[in-house]
Amino acid sequence: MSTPSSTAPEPLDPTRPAAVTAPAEAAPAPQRETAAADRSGAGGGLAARTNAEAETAAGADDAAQASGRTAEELARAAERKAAALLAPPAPARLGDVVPAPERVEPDASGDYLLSVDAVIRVSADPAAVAVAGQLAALLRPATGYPLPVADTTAPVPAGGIALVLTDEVALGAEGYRLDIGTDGVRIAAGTAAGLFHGVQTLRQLLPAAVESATPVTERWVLPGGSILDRPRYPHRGAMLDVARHFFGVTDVLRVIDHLARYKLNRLHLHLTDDQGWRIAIDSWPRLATVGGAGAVGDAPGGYYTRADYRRIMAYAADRHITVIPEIDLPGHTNAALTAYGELAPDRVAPPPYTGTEVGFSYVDPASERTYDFVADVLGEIAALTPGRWLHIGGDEAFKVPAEVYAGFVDRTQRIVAGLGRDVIGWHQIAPASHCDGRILQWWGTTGDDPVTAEAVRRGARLILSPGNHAYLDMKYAPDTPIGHDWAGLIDVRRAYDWDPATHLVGVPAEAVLGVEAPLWTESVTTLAEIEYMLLPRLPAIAELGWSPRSTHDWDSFRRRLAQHGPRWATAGIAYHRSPELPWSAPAMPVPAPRRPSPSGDPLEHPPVSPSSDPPVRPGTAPGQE
Ligand code: TNX
Repeated sequence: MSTPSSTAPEPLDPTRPAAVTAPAEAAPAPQRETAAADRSGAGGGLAARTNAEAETAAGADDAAQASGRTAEELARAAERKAAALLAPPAPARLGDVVPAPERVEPDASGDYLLSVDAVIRVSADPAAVAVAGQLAALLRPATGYPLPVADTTAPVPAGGIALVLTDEVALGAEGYRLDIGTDGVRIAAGTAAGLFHGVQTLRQLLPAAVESATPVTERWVLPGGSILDRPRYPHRGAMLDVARHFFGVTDVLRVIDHLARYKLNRLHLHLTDDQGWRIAIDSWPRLATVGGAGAVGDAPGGYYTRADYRRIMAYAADRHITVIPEIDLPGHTNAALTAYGELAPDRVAPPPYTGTEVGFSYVDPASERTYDFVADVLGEIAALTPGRWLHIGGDEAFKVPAEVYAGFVDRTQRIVAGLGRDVIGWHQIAPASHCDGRILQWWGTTGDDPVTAEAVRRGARLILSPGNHAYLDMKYAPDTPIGHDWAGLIDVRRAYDWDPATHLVGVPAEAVLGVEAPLWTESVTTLAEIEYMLLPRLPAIAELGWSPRSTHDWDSFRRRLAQHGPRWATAGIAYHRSPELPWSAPAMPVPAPRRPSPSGDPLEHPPVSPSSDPPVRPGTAPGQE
């Protein structure tokens, strides 16, 4: 990065108390406590229970009189109870995974105990070997075991974990099979991505203490049985807005880790907006140096150098995640215009913008210079981006007349096609012409839009990010300290309870490529705040994207998801302790409430009830919603 990273930006409101400590600075104490507390029968838990048993014994005579049982009988019962509490913890249930696996066949007699001399064996394929290395790196810190990685053909003792590439076509591009028995664990997949997803499942089946960064005394037991698992949709993503507030490379890498845990495979980076341009473009250098200088509320700006951006691409690719860069056009371009006034309709560079209004800026669609700019920028981004998609934004260009707008999008789509990439745009690009591979990203709140349905009939496919279910910048509840509510409040249940296949009227299930959860960052200023908004809702969107509809069950989901609280706490990840989930671990600190934002912020409205119809966003033009 060339300008300060935002890992510790100034709070937007200087009177606001500091937000939750960023995980890098998170005190280790709660992590250790959580790990200990979560191991039934160990550490503090043991002490507490022993005291409880002592109390039971002391009161035994009274109780004996009351129950009619002898004191000796009660003492023996208390002893049995104590023994049960001291017994090793039962392993997780095989199906206790988020997102829910397609098929689960538990085998109570097949629990596997990872031992200090276990070896990880892997097919001799560089991508598979890399996954084995990732598995070892996941397990070594908490277990303290050496876990060497060996070729499947190497003569090593049985009883370890094998990662095997197979030609089982049924597993598809991302599926895996996990078999756990007393004498070993095997993950089989057709691809390294499938092995990687299998590793994420295995990680969740180990005790929560596996998230500890330092060795923990634990019985590392995996529940016996088999899982067959494949994703429902090929596109399972999250979006991070690095334009409203800038987040440095290490923050983005950490978000990628969160995606990987939940088998998400796309990170959409919203790289440009009115408040900041966040990617260096060699042919238009002032975009980043001038356009990247600011952020909402005068927070520090910043941008990614080409090396930074490549680092993000590589880190994501190692986790089988494709990055989709977005250059938002023709609107949301004030930052670009501050750097190059020649792109503005009046050829005058506007001042930097640090507010949160939308829809006022646009590059001149009537100027040839604008198309030079679009071609240069998208050309450089395409050259840096290994993935197949370029996102051209297209939202909220309120000041551009409809026909001119459609012409601009047509031409920009042709530029993307000329670069050999497939175009994605917010669903406002629907009226433009069809082109091969065209994808619309739905962010409306109504579930019904004839213009989008018509574009689908002409061949477009859809990513679903309904504002009233998947927008993770919406508040959880009226008292959520950060976030908006223009699309309603989104608690975990609201994030979970919808079906991508039937969500949009007039759009057949086959046109849906998947789901994506956007996190806009007008009010989100730190990594901890990002995590607080993502967790626990991101796993809800991940489950919609991955799991077969037949597994969809709120009660099951909330129970499985609550088990992740101790995992996040142990890993030092901030999250919202949503009252809807049956948490068992101690709370993490949450971002401190802010004072109400200054009046005039178009994104701040009185809270609406989650059950009422969400209001249409103010300033949304007809046909743009
Ligand atoms: C709408 S969704 C926007 C963003 C805002 C967001 C805030 C979309 C394509 N545009 O510019 O950041 O609402 O929730």
